[in-house]
Amino acid sequence: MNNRTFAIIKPDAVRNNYDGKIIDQILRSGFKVISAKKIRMTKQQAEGFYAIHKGKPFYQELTEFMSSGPSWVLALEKENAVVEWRKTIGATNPAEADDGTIRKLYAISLGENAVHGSDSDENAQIEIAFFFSEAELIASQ
Ligand code: IDP
Ligand code: MG
Repeated sequence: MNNRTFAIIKPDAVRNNYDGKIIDQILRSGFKVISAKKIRMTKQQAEGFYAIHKGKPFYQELTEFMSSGPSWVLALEKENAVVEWRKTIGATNPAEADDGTIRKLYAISLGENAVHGSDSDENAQIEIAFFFSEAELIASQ
């Protein structure tokens, strides 16, 4: 399973019409899209997805933001996908993200930071299953 990760193109990036550019960067960076869909996350879904951050000062703001408009959820495939995708998106705070990373290029702020990436293989599996059924996960070859 360590060739899969989970990504979200967050509402700020969709609102600013960066989703096409971000999908292009995903593909140019060598990821295959196993499955993708545009959704409008409910507040309840956002709370469930980010349950690990429950109790933190930014939890309310984060779950409101994530349910504030359309986003894309994507299951991605590449060798060492979790680490490779975290490298492609850059640091959580765009002010600290390396040049050329998605967050450096397209994020607005620490909270509205354009994209999500799983932080471990275990969480990638959980997060993919949170949004996709088995039938939606198409083998890319
Ligand atoms: P990550 O997305 O880089 O894995 P996490 O620490 O897991 O970063 O935080 C999840 C998300 O919560 C971040 O991507 C960002 O949108 C938001 N967030 C994290 N820390 C803060 C904060 O201090 N203020 C506001 N939002 C935050
Ligand atoms: Mg995280």
